[in-house]
Amino acid sequence: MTALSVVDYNSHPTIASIATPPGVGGLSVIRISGPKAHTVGQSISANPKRILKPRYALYTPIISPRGEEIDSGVITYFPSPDSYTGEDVIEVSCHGGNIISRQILDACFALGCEPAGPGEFTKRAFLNGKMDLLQAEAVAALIVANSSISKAANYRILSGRFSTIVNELRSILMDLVITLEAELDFTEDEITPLPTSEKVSLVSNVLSRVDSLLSTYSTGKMLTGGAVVVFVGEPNVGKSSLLNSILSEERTIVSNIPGTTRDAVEVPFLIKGFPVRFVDTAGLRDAADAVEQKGVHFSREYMNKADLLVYVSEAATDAVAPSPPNSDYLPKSSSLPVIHVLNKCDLLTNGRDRVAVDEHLFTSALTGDGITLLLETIHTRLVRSSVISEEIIITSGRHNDALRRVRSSLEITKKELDGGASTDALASDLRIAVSALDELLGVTTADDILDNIFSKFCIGK
Ligand SMILES: Nc1nc2c(ncn2[C@@H]2O[C@H](COP(=O)(O)OP(=O)(O)OP(=O)(O)O)[C@@H](O)[C@H]2O)c(=O)[nH]1
Ligand SMILES: [Mg+2]
Repeated sequence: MTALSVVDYNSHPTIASIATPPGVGGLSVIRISGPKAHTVGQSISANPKRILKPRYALYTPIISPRGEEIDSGVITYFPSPDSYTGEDVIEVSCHGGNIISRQILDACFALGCEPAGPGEFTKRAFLNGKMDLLQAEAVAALIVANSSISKAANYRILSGRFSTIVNELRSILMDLVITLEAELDFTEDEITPLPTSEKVSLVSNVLSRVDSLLSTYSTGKMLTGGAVVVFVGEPNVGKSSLLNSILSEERTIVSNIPGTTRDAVEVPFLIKGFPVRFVDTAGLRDAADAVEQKGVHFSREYMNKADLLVYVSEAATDAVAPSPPNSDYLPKSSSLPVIHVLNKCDLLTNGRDRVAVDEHLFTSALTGDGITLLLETIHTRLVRSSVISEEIIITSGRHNDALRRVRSSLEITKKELDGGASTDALASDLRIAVSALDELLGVTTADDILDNIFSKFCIGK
């Protein structure tokens, strides 16, 4: 287990890596952290005085240990503890591209730095108490955010607002544990016990705040990877055409031959800033040929991992009246939300036909009719609007698991209070809730969990 405490960073190797993504760009940044950072920064600077003032941008030629000039750039020194990692940190901004930054990094290695592992700068920041685990995880989520909603949700966590809530809940529960333990140690003559009704009200209050956090997860978990929205239906109903119409491009092959789509085609998209992954699938039927069978198998697999199904049928086969939708291929008992779409509504002869089938959206991939409404309906079915305006949205399975554990021990505690359980039992169940909150913050977290969290970061962060 790792307890959050100031780590003796002098015993750590000094790490270096390129913090900017590879490729051609205006600037690259090399980051160095650890006890040798200052010396390395001085050694690669050809500035005659080589004095690195704290947080001062020194424009200087940058040299290799053999004295060859690599580039000219800016070196900034952030002395411990006022740096990202809490250690001495040097940042070198140089011209972009792959070669210059690599040569500077090689110079750092030649001067005794070691390559930084994924997330190692942030891990050191966490271990040195610069941020808690919730904030450290938010750094990784912020970098990979591909929607403004996801970015905003993770930025709020990084700025410490989730941690503040968790700390508040922890302190309410811890105060109650201390009260209960005092009641165990002293007689009623020595202290006045807290009335049971007040204990119940404290626990209920925390429980309802935990519940409201947990209620955001169904939406929040879709923010990271995008909600999986799968277009399914029988062959030739216009699934691929609908997707192309939404994207305004010919992304998937369309033809009048049933069984055109074989592979599932996945396309990222934003609806009102909310990330989705649209999946076009092979038409569902008892296919004769082996390749199509495989495609139908993929369609079913995608149906199992979907957050929402768009079940497409044809509005008209005879160009006169809408066909009743055929949902034979839908899973019979599933809580998965489904939007039923009747496509090819341009083939219907008059508007009256459209009201003939309830609860279905009419679309025409050909004319674009109904596409905006379809997107709005997808958004409404996926996103509870109240969640998006919540202060904190739970986006991580780890946070969800820990909060569920808090909830279950508080529910037990409440029942115990109602049933007059011993003070001992109450205190011990509350302690379980407190330790789940500690895990969230990373106050006590098993090393393998930490390794797992930071291994998902990119190098240089
Ligand atoms: N009139 C009309 N024709 C459409 C519409 N949507 C698709 N089609 C036509 O219907 C045929 C089948 O379209 P696709 O998009 O390939 O159908 P699909 O459901 O993807 O079919 P499979 O890939 O075989 O499962 C093509 O000839 C399209 O041009 C529509 O809204 N109106
Ligand atoms: Mg298709």
